[in-house]
Amino acid sequence: MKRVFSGIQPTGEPHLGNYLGAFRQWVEGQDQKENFFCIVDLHSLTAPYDPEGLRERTRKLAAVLFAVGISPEKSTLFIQSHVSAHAEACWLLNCITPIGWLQKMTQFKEKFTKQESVGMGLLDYPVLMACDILLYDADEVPVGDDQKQHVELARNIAGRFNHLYGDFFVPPEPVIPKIAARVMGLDDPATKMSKSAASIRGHAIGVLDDPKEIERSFKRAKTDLFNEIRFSDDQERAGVNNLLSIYQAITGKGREEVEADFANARGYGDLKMGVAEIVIEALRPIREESDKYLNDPVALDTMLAKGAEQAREVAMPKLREMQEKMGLLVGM
Ligand code: AQP
Repeated sequence: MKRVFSGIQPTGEPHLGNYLGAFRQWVEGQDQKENFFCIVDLHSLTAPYDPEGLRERTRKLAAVLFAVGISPEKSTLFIQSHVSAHAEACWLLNCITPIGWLQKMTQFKEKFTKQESVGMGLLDYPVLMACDILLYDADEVPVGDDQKQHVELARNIAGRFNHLYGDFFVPPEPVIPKIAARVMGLDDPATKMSKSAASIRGHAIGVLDDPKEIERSFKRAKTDLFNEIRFSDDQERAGVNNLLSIYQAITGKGREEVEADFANARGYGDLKMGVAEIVIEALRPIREESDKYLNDPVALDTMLAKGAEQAREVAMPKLREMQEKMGLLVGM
């Protein structure tokens, strides 16, 4: 059975991009594969944050993931910092990863210019991500388009380790959804919908937003002056393309069928309301189910503790083997 690893940072409110680009794939693959899903709280320390808010966001994200359909019977869902092997392995892989590989990462270059003060963690982010994946011998990593480069780097780091110390790590493959691999911001269809920008009015649709908020955000969505509802790669029509892609990802319809659904629309107002409607219906059960977990934090923490225990059973022996291969005196 193939093994899957994927993660998400508790950096803000989970949004429609996370749902379509990641969560849905995670849930759909649960029966065919062995799954490890991780709330990567250590990664989230690489951007400015407030400690109390982080704890709250971590629990909320766990509640959303269980509500979306991650089943503790089928998958292991855990919090990264609860499994110390991740941070320990990161030091080991840091020592074999050329710094030039990290400086080339697009996400590092983008975030580097936006942050006032940049910590080492931001540069090191993909090495920690490589550890997340490699400790579990994951064959597949379902991610949105933006994380593809990091998974490819994890492959390269695995290859370098195997070359230096003998065959040991499984080179992982990124698995990118065919539709909605990159949901764009509603306010600016040139940038991807992102948690850290989610506080910007009208940028993102939060998975837990109520129907009125969802409607308001779609009403404000940026479109164009062409007044033509069709898919297009033209950058000037990116807003309408984004709305249609969201509709397509949720309904599972083909492009022609989607365009036909809006053939009688009177304008972009109808398109926006049509998309809002199906998004509201898709997210409604998640919002209702999340409340159940959020209202019982003890039960939620117990589920997460069980997940961490299962993850440790896999990650700790792998770390020990890694240490041995690298010549450390293990088990004293
Ligand atoms: N806009 C998006 N469209 C499709 N997929 C997306 N993902 C993120 N944004 C989109 C996918 O969601 C998973 C979890 O993402 P992450 O928390 O690891 O970090 P990220 O990719 O950096 O996501 P954000 O929301 O933009 O967070 P911030 O603002 O904190 O950086 C990943 O599989 C990702 O591909």
